[in-house]
Amino acid sequence: TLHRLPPIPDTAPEFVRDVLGKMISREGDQLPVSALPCDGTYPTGTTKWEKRNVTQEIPAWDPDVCVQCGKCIMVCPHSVIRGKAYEETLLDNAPATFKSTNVKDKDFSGQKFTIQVAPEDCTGCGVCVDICPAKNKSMPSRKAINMEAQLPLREQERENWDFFLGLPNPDRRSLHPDRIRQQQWQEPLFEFSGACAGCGETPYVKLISQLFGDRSVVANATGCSSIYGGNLPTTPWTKNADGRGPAWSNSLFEDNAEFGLGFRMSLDKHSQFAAELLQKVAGSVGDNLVDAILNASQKSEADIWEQRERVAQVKEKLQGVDSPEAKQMLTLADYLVKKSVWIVGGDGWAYDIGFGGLDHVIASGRNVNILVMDTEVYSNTGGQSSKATPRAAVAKFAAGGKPSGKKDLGLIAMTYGNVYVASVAMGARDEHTLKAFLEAEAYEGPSLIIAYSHCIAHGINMTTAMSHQKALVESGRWLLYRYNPDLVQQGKNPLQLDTRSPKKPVGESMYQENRFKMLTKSKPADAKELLAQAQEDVNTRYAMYEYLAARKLEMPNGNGNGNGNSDAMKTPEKTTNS
Ligand SMILES: Cc1ncc(C[n+]2csc(CCOP(=O)(O)OP(=O)(O)O)c2C)c(N)n1
Ligand code: SF4
Ligand code: SF4
Ligand code: SF4
Repeated sequence: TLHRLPPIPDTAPEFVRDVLGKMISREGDQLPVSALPCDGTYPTGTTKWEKRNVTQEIPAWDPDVCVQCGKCIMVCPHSVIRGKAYEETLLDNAPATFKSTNVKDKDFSGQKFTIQVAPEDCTGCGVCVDICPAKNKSMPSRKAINMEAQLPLREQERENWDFFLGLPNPDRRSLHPDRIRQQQWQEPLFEFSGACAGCGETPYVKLISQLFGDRSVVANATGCSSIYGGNLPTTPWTKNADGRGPAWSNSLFEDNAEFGLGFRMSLDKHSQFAAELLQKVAGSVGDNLVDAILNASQKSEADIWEQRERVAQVKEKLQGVDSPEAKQMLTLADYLVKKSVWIVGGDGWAYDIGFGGLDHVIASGRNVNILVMDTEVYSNTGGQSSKATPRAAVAKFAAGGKPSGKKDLGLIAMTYGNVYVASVAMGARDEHTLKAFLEAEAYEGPSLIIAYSHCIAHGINMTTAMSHQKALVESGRWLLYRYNPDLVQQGKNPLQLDTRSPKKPVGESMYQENRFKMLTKSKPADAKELLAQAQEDVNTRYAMYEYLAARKLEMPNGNGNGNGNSDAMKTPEKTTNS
């Protein structure tokens, strides 16, 4: 006999069990309004209780074949597959089937390593297996992770997952965030969202949550990311063991950039006021501590950790101090730790409906990070054409193939000269993506990352979609580059073109996607014409970027101010491939 699993385990917190559990069982309309939070906030970290068990197959790890590269963890759209390094003694009470091996990374030698899957949260998309580079030499069809039937593994892997979660996360200060294999041991603070299996957007959202999640504030445009990020009944944004996690909100489709700018301005005002108050309470806190806090660099994880320690000391010293300044300081002290503002959304928001606001925000010069997850259509509403849709693609409102080319949002942003701009595709080059996210966040000014995101709307095999991004980049359909205004001060060209000249004709990768292929059936003559134009688009664009990236600065001694206007640059005698 089959029996229905309870929607939420008994061990879940009361609110999750009694309120969210009712919604999951489709009894939400019986809930009184008083059961819901009355202040507009909502508990986070609740997807982990909603064991969906939607897949028949999950990945199983082979520790002997694994090279511990971390790529499977990075691409998993659902934060289901994770890795940790830990002390061997912690294995004493491990379940019998829990797998581990020696860490390969020399920085952690002597420790043990495990890749673990959350069996009941996996969607079975297979993206992790597809991207895994390690082949089993004795069985070439097998890799270091392989899809296996879920049901026979469910019980044991549930126990293993719980044990894995109980192992301590590696100290963030000990990790090199610029090396994927270590960076991917950072705990994701965005997990088990309801995005489509294999979604191309969510790995980027997860990356933000790993790198900066414990101090980030996220403004989310309406679109897929606001739905998988904040729909009822459960919330994928979560917090770490210290209770720190991203603060997240969605305002509207059309005002998201301004919404996020408001976060920045409010945070800056609060931290400025906190700094003023700190000086007023210096008598109770001590001049040395005040100086250390106000002059802290807060660039690395260690810096942030130290600042948190100092702020904790301030709070301790002010306990019981009976002055209005001390009391106010206690409510504002946390603003002295640097916050990371992220403004995220899709191309429909960034290129079209929210573009005016986005332009306003990057022109403001304020320190915000903008992530555009470019699926090249309005995905959430069923695949309408946007200005990011490439020529020749079939989409809603472009049934005969889009007749015009894709808008170059990155190039527009670069014209300001003081905006950090990156174009990335995780599946094509993951370390480039990681570098861009780190640089964007470190840049003291507006940053814009345009991230290629595959989507079910493309009519592709979602399992191989990350690998397909390589073909996209090799054909020049998507460029990888970084424009870093800070390089001007070093006398360097701010634009670094990180892709080589296109090696393959665009048709080769385009026709692996039904959004292009279908036009060859419905309108073959138009498809042929648009294909030729699409190839021309790519050739022209690459030549222009190559030219821009090869230009030499006129001020090689570092007199640049970050505003790379055209007068500061001169044409190279000859352009070269970068
Ligand atoms: C002003 C306004 N117009 C239309 C909508 C309906 N709408 C909600 S999400 C969405 C599509 C979002 O597309 P995109 O920004 O590309 O994000 P994606 O879903 O692809 O992640 C649309 C049209 C809306 N919410 N507000
Ligand atoms: S199959 Fe998909 S959801 Fe499951 S662990 Fe792999 S990438 Fe994640
Ligand atoms: S991608 Fe493969 S080799 Fe790399 S960590 Fe994952 S299982 Fe190991
Ligand atoms: S429609 Fe596309 S972008 Fe939206 S969740 Fe699905 S795969 Fe991701």
